[in-house]
Amino acid sequence: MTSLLKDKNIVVMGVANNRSIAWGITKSLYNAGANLIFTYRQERSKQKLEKLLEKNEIKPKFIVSCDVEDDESIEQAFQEIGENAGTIHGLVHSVAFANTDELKGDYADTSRDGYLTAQNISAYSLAAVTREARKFMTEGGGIVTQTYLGAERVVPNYNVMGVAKAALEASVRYLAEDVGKDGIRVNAVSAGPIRTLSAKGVSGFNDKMSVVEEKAPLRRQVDQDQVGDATLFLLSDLARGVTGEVLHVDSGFHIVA
Ligand code: NDP
Ligand code: N5H
Repeated sequence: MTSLLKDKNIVVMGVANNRSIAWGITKSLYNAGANLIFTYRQERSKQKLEKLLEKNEIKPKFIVSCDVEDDESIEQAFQEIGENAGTIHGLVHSVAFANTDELKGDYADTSRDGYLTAQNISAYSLAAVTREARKFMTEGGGIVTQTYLGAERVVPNYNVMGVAKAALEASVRYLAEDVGKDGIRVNAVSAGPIRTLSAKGVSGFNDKMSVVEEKAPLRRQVDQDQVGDATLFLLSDLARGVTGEVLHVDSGFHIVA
């Protein structure tokens, strides 16, 4: 337990189940004293989240539905969060989506619709939620999103999501400039492969996991708790001089040729 985020109101988007990266983040933030507000898309995710919170004796401040494909849903969610919490001090964006059939084969075969869906949910959404959250971040604070190495390098099968993550990382920099004047920092964590609901069933995932164990300087896989602690750091005052940054939490995999 620390008090790095004592009395801070933090919004967490993207818990689908106990394997979600956002759940690892939830545990780190809770142990640092944060008051937590959650958003979900599917009713099934809400039910899983409620059970997890109960089991772990975490009392949420507020849980609200938010589909990041829909501007009205985002506006309404943050309006309710603002009314309920008053001030927001932090936001965790841990959502992404691409159609499974576009996460294999040639990137050149990506459909226009598939491209727009991936960009819409996985990249544009960060700008949209930053715009709404900022209205209530009157004391400054931090925003952290989740990205992957496929934004920087060609990783087979990541395809349309790699291009969306490249847009997401560029958005982190542009948004950092926008909201820096309000004392708000925007950063990303670039995690190594972690077995989650999203990762399940996509081709090539297992190979990516094992190559980290083989080649990364730390010779071990990354887990949700490591990403949780790095996200906690970025949201906390310890990172008060850090913005527009992409922090790799990947056992050092990205430095190896
Ligand atoms: P999860 O499947 O646990 O989480 C994905 C989340 O995205 C779900 O909670 C889902 O909500 C949410 N989501 C999808 N579409 C929407 C939408 N339109 N509106 C609101 N929420 C939506 O997977 P992860 O924890 O793995 O993914 C979290 C983030 O981490 C993603 O950005 C992913 O790209 C990134 N990442 C993951 C890595 C990994 O190896 N797992 C590695 C590096 C980065 P719902 O189920 O309710 O629809
Ligand atoms: C190189 C790889 C492996 C291949 C690519 C995987 C890309 C995954 C990202 C997206 C988010 C996965 C996705 O959208 C899956 C959906 O089509 C189907 N799943 C769902 O709808 C479930 C039910 C819901 C909960 O999922 C979502 N997203 O809503 C990359 C891997 C080594 C690392 C990785 C897995 C990165 C990443 O960004 O997640």
